Amino acid sequence: MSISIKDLPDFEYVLPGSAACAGCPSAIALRMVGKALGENAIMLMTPSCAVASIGPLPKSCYSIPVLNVCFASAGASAAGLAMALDALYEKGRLTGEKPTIFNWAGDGGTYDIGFQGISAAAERNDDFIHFCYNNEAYSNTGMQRSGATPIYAATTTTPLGKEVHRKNLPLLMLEHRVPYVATASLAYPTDLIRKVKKAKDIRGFKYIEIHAPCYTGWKFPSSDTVKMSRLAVQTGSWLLWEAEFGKVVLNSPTSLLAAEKIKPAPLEEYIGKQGRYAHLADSPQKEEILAAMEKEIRRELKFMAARAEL
Ligand SMILES: Cc1ncc(C[n+]2csc(CCOP(=O)(O)OP(=O)(O)O)c2C)c(N)n1
Ligand code: SF4
Ligand SMILES: [Mg+2]
Repeated sequence: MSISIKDLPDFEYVLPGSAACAGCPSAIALRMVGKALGENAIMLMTPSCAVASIGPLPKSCYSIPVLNVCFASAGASAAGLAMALDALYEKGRLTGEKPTIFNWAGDGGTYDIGFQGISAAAERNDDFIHFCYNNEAYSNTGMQRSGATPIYAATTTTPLGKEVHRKNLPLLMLEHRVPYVATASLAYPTDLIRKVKKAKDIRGFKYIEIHAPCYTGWKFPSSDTVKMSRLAVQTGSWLLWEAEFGKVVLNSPTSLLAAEKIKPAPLEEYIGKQGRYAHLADSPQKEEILAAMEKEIRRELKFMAARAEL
């Protein structure tokens, strides 16, 4: 499926009046998702920056129906809605194309607080897409660490840098044996939109995680959201892959990095541009830590390349 930016619809999910920070990765990602899913969709949201961005009630910056649900019920709420719609179609009380049901949740909502309900929905193969926009922290409540925060990154609850590795949630979702799992990046919009369109056409549970560098929490200039997203992929810090019915395929440029056809961008450049790693700059262990981070990137790349061979 080849996607051309100029053929995308003008239709927007995120309208002027959004209260998101300028350059917010969630808003950028959601705009792209809207171009892929179209108007016939219903969005469920868990508490997050994306919810805070809606703006003052009774107005909403989102152009499609939105349900705000609590973290723990994200999986069950989306599943219930999908099943209720199926029942209405079956009884003939609804006709036409079934709307796409999707969750729009952060990493705190997905990796940590809402995980049990999402895991249960995945195991039941309920018919919706769960999107996680991963800004690697609880941004809305003041940048606390989440299960997606990478090791060494400073947050308000890890001021000296996180001491443990992040979870690999896309991989965990893959092992739920759901029909579709993918990772995506704002810096690769056609890859992202292609994946969303693919997920839309598959029945059952779909998981798409979009890397979402948040300049407020990561401390870089607000104009660099997309640049930071690109560097994350080019350094190998964020891997692009998808799995249809369990078969993993690495996507470019991650596939080229894994095959050693291109060299990774310097990790020091990616880390050096983010204030959340500023404490590393003067650390006597800086070289050692950078080497450990690079080693971890190589390990993950090798692991995913091997997984793709299965
Ligand atoms: C059960 C529960 N615990 C805590 C909160 C407070 N809370 C609201 S938003 C949020 C952070 C969510 O983080 P994430 O899902 O990553 O979204 P982001 O803010 O980064 O966009 C928290 C902890 C809540 N609303 N409900
Ligand atoms: S804090 Fe980050 S994720 Fe939240 S609205 Fe601002 S840029 Fe977006
Ligand atoms: Mg977050």
